[in-house]
Amino acid sequence: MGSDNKHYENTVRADFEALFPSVVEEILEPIRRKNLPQEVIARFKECLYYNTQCGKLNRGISVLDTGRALLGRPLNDYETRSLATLGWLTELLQAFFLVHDDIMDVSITRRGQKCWYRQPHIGLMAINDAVLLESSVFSVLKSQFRGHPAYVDLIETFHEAAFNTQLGQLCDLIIAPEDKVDLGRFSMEKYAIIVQFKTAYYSFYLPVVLALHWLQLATPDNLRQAHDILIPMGEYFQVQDDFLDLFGDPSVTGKIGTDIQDNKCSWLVNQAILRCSPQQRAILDESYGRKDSQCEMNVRRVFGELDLQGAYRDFEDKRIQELQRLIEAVDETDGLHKKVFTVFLSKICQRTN
Ligand code: GPP
Ligand code: MG
Ligand code: MG
Ligand code: MG
Repeated sequence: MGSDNKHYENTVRADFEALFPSVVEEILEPIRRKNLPQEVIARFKECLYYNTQCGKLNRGISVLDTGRALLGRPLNDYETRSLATLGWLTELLQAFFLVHDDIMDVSITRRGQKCWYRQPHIGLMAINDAVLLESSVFSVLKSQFRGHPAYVDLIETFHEAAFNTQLGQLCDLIIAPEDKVDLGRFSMEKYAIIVQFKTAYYSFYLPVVLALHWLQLATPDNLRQAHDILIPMGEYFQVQDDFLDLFGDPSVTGKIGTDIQDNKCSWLVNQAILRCSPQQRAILDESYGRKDSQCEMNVRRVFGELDLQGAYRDFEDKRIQELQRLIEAVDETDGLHKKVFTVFLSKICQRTN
């Protein structure tokens, strides 16, 4: 069974990756028809590849996994192509967010390479490149899905995901102004709101909703059920991201952490605030959110003293059990299938990248 699963996973990944060149052609073809200079097309193609490759592709592949789980049988070629295209549009939307996020977070590397904006020939042109990645989503939706009965639902789903993510990014940024460090502004309640909006919605809910709409199986009730499992699952994913920002291995995560110096309202600092002594709090107040490596070391030392790694392991065990209970309670009579969620959860459980 285990090796069957592995074989299935490898096949789906291969099918998914194989489709990308045709998605790129689908994006570039209308641009060629506008008679734009060759160098513009070459540059945009470079941007499309640079910002979509070498990632885990979890979000994109989840559209295919969801389709298969909902139908309860292997997908035919047409279904594979259509759902994989929606998966690639999810990856393009993510690429749009990541290019912007890396500028705002002053990040250095992403997926094992320099952030797009960090390249000398790109710089702040990356802002426009990111917006072009977003526009590509709607261009392909139009060329590939205009005749589909759920076309409007698909467009609205992408728009709503982008809107929620941008609101989440706004929460992430305003709660942690880099010029005014104040740990008194942080709380686990605010943390939950930030991560639900900035991460959970587009990373977990979006891929499942796209498959439900494309298969014309979405109902208000199954969308609500999916939401109520996928949002806490996405919250777990962002807690992992925050943990790996500090405790992960950059050669595995592909990115160098910046959360302490960026004054981020991360899971780690919130847990530290809940556990620290007045002396440790004084060190955090003095050192968190400063662009200074000695200050960062001070924060790391306090986090170590508070055994945040142990707290994280406890959180993980508890959240996985909660999610398993929620999945067990799914009502499958309304077009949903528990496997949609178990497959997604198995991919992120105890991840290191
Ligand atoms: C993850 O935050 C959230 C995003 C990447 C969404 C960004 C949204 C925008 C509208 C720009 P993060 O900064 O912790 O992610 P990472 O660790 O990957 O940089
Ligand atoms: Mg970031
Ligand atoms: Mg960020
Ligand atoms: Mg992060």
